[in-house]
Amino acid sequence: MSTLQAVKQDELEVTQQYIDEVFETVMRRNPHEQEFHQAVKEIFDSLVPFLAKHPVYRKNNVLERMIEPERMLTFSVPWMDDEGNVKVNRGYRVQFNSALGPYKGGLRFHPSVSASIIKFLGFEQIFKNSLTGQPIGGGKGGADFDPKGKSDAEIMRFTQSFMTELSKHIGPDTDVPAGDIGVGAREIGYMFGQYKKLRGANEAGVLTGKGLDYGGSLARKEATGYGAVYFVEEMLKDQGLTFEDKTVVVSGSGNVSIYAMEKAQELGAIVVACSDSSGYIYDEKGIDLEIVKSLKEEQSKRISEYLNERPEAEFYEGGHGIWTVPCEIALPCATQNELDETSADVLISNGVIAVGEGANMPSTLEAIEVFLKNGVLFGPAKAVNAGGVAVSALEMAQNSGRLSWSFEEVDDKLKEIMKDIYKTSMEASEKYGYSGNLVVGANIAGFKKVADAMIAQGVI
Ligand code: NDP
Ligand code: 2IT
Repeated sequence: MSTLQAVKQDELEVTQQYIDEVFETVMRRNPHEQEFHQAVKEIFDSLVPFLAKHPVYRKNNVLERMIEPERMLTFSVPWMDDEGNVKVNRGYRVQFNSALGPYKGGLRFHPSVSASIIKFLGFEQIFKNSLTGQPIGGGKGGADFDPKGKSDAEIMRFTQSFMTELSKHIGPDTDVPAGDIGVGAREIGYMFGQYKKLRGANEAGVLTGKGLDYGGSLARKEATGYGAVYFVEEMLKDQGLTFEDKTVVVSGSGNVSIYAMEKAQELGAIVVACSDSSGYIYDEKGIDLEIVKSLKEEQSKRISEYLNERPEAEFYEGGHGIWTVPCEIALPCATQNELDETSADVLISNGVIAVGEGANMPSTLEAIEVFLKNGVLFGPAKAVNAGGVAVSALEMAQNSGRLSWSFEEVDDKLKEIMKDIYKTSMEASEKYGYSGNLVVGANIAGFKKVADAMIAQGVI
């Protein structure tokens, strides 16, 4: 073995040992937080070749600093339902890393929300936000509140109570929340109203995803779904392929899913299935998106009701079933761990070419491994779904400059950002010996910028 190889081998071993030790710390300090462990593990596994080549990061103990949130807030959210019963939920905000800019990330209202869910999302957000090239740090928040079946008045009282506490910790230059599962334009509107009233000032840049009449950006609603499709378009282009005439399956039927379907259809794909938490619909001729939009954006109805308008379509109950529908492109756009190893095997045996993660961490670690081993084009969440937060940063820029860009202007910038994330991730994968592995590439590219900024700002 040459001296160079020996040194390299040495570095790899020392680096692996360092990573294992920091991962032990994560497990010890955050017991029972399975989702957080999973998100950390995915990133750590990718960083071995990079950290081995650049000992400066180990010397500065960047990993151990990064896995500890700068601040983790939990708070009670008391509210009253329409019958006069007093309820209380738990609210969270993790302000994970501010090396690149103000904390930035969405709020999730869902009964499954826990410290582990918020921390996994906040941790992912650090690297995703870095990939966008925009000056934003990583944060996330939410509550274990279930918006399903609540009246509009109940939603308003809950979100106002949530913001009464959150307002003490956020601001256009400190921490800028937005939407996520269960939080859309309506909730952002109520929260913005409450923040404004408490502050006595109209600080437009404190929240993104606002309505267009009071500081929102055109194309923010569409950004995550469109951005995901732009990213997958780049993956396909490198293989001489396009969306034209491809059969596509998109899980979920919320904000990300709807606009991923819209853009895929615009590019000539046939989207045959989508879902919600109760099951999935299959429409061989292609999903009629106007029906889905009306059911989900206007009426908060179940996806099964699609069949009332399209009786020739089919509805199947259950969570994972959607991945049994044969397709060439799969876009998981619902929630974490919705696509496991078994589903990955089925997708492959049905001939899937590309998978793009619109949701955050939708594939289990085992599923990702199956896709990579079988040569499926795989776009990881923190790269694929970064278009939403990227346009949030463009909304912040417009708010600071008191500007309103046109839909086309924002959409063009989004396209460029998604192309750039693809290129940067591909280049990083090639440079560190994992050519074409976008999981490794996106993790290294996202990590490098944050780590360099942390080192430049000293031990603080
Ligand atoms: P929405 O609330 O608009 O939609 C969520 C969709 O996923 C619904 O169809 C919902 O079904 C389904 N879903 C939610 N939880 C579950 C579950 N436990 N099991 C099965 N289905 C579920 O959220 P978004 O579209 O905004 O978010 C979807 C994903 O995309 C999330 O992972 C989010 O973190 C991620 N994301 C969102 C961004 C954004 O800008 N909004 C940006 C980047 C990522 P049901 O209505 O039945 O609950
Ligand atoms: O996961 C995400 O990137 C989001 N939910 C969007 C965050 C944002 O600040 O727009």
